[in-house]
Amino acid sequence: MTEKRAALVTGITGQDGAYLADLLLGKGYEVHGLARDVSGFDFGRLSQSAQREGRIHLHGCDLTDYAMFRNLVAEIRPGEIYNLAAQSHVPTSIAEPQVTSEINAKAPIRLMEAILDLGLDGHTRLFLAASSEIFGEAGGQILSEDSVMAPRNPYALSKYHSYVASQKFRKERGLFVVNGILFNHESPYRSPAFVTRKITLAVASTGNSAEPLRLGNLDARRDWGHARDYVEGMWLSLQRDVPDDYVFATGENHSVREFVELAFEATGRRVRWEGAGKDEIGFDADSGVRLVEVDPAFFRPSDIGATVGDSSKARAELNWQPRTNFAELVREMLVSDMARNG
Ligand code: NAP
Ligand code: F7E
Repeated sequence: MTEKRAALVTGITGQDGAYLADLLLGKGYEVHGLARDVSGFDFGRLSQSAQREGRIHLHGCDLTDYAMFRNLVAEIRPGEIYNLAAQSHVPTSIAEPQVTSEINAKAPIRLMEAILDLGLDGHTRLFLAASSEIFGEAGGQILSEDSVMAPRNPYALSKYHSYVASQKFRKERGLFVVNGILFNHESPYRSPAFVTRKITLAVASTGNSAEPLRLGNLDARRDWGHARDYVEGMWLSLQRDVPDDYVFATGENHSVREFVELAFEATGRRVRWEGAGKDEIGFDADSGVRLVEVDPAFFRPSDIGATVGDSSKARAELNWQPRTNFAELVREMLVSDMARNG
């Protein structure tokens, strides 16, 4: 019998952690998952065949506890590590830049050092979850691996830090490390701290008399894909003979306003907008009930206006492509939240 390949996924309790664990189990990996509190891991997020107890080896470990983390890597000797753990919320990074830097920048660097110190560099391949935030404001320009990077908030800076460091580890120390430059990707498992899930949770739970949904910048445009598709890209990127960096994106973007409209449409309501800026209001076109209000508390000091990515390198070299379009994504998230409400 061939020995199972071991994979270690940090951030297993997060959105991508669930999809990736499912994918790896389906491919026959021995899956080890790490997070601060693994008791929060929801097996219900996995496909039925993967839900059997004991199929994932869970390890409670804070990434800032370097000694414990290093010991785990030494013990598991994973062939693949997917470093998904992060403080991933942009506004929180502005309030807590130091914590963000510890987890998003320093921990991946320590992880790369650990792989080398333990002599695992010929054995372990590492995937790092970089972000389209590293490009900063590009004025709607289509972004590829070669685009100018100008991070403009602590989250973006922390991801840029680990991205640049990893290129040194790869070029100068021979480490097999890949950056996935991930554009926004969403799913029913997205945390409600992010705008898409905030919208679908609210739309799924509001009747006509409920409080309006309060949002910030309705004109912000994002290249939104589905997390299920992006974790496939992560896996594909570690199967190549030579490590490299890849943009994962759909190639189209949509506004927060469009997301709201589609979500309400899926429940049979049409939004009529009136006013502008912080005074803009979204009404139910039939009943006149207020559905959406703008709340400046959700505006960001240096928000990025629009992102759109060019994933042609991943498409050509990894044979990767996003399978879920924008309308399907909105619908899947909304239907899932409506089902949760019974
Ligand atoms: P997520 O849902 O926020 O999950 C983050 C994970 O990191 C959670 O499991 C969290 O554990 C864990 N974590 C946070 N701090 C930790 C610490 N100190 N020690 C150990 N674990 C810790 O993120 P995601 O959406 O799945 O994204 C996965 C990765 O892709 C992240 O690195 C993110 O920055 C990056 N990324 C995501 C997107 C996107 O659109 N989703 C786009 C670009 C890049 P708890 O459950 O304890 O909080
Ligand atoms: O904001 C606007 C907000 O918080 C999207 C993370 O996964 O993707 C994600 O970061 C847009 C922004 O995601 C609200 O101003 C309006 O323009 O959903 P978000 P994000 O900041 O793009 C990148 C690639 C990552 O790497 C990150 O980890 O929506 N917006 N109104 C709002 N945003 C929020 N959260 N809440 C609102 O009420």
